[in-house]
Amino acid sequence: MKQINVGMVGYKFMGKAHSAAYRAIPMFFPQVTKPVMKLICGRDEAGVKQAAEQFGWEGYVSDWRELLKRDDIDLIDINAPSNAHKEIALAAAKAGKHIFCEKPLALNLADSREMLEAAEAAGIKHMIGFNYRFTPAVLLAKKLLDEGRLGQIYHFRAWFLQDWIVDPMFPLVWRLDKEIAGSGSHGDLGAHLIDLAHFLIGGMEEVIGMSETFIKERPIAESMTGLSAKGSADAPKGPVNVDDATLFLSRFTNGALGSFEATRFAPGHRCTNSFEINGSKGSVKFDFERMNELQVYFTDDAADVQGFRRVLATDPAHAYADAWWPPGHTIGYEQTFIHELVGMMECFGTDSQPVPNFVDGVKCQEVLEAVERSIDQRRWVKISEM
Ligand code: 4PW
Repeated sequence: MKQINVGMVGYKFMGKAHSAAYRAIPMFFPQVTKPVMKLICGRDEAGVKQAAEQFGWEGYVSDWRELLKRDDIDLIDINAPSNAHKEIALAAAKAGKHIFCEKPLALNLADSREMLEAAEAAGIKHMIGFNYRFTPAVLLAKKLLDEGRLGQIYHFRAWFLQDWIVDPMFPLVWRLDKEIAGSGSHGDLGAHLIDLAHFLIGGMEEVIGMSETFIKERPIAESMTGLSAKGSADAPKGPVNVDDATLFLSRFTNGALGSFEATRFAPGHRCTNSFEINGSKGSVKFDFERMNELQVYFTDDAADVQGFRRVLATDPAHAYADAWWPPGHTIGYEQTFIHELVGMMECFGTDSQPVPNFVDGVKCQEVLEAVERSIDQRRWVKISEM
């Protein structure tokens, strides 16, 4: 297919990231279906008008239902807060529109299953925004695993550390409200780790977790803000009803052991989305703050040069490298969104579904909810129970 017309819901952090990706695709990936930036939607008319002009959308609307009525919109991109995902996705599927949805897929497992069923019944293409999978260094780790170069896998150790709410005066933004976000660090950051675990290692058998809310009340936010907000000392306070940090252990189906830590209370860590994998033939280490690099160790290296080597994943041997710059000319956060949306664009005009899609979203939600159940019931929970 030559082009796909996009209608996008949301225009803040993810809206900007997706817009930048749609703009870049025709320039850097001219071989795939071209996304046409038709309409952007947001509830605040002045805000969305400004975003439409700034990001390069042809027009804007302030009610997402308008997008579904339009015959010239093919794909609905949902990056509004998590509590809006289900209603929009169900209506979009019913209207026969393809869907890209940000993570986590929904507020809970039952809702995410309903979304998957609706998408499958409608026969549309669906994708979920687990963007970190599309980092070339992560794809190098995946290649080494698939080729058996790390041998039998023993450990997957992952941590996503941030620090943007350490200050008790940071306000009660939507990401700290269970009704809107579903959960705190667990669904926001842990969801990415769980998806990476599924992508790299495979399914899980059982999990056990613990979580904490360190700051129980915060000043009520004056408006719907993102990660950088300032609370006012005179603002009334409200309760924080999501986790500040969630940790859990898992046993993978292939026998590997997993450990996971998601927190917004790690001063100095802005976006430390990291994992380490240990296998019988070697190990790899990744840290998103150094996203172009993969640390690689092979047990069969000569004894006198054994050690982790830093591989810069920007050479022609690495994923997506040919679309970008000469070797060593690194890429950034925005490329993860460009690559994932290229994945979606590649599927139009073919029989295939993009990956990761709502199936992966549901699998992630099963683990999220199993961990929550294990915390409530203080026991190991099998994924098959969910
Ligand atoms: O998934 C996103 C993360 O990559 C989160 O929603 C926010 O941005 C917070 O950390 C990053």
